[in-house]
Amino acid sequence: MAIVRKNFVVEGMHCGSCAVSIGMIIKNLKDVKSARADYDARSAEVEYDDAEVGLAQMNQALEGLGYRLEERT
Ligand SMILES: [Cu+2]
Repeated sequence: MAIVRKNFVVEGMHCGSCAVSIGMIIKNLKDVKSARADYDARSAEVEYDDAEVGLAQMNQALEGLGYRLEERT
């Protein structure tokens, strides 16, 4: 059990409601504590248990909607 807070780059948002949807979808995943996307910053801040859930599951949930999170390099 290791709760981490991470900021990801978000691809595919067109407006503020995209950011709201992304936040809700990510937050609904098991072992995600909080998720908030920011349209202006093209980013998402996610707090999650990285032993249980990760970028792959988040992107799987977003895939059908045309959004994608990417690790900051
Ligand atoms: Cu939108």
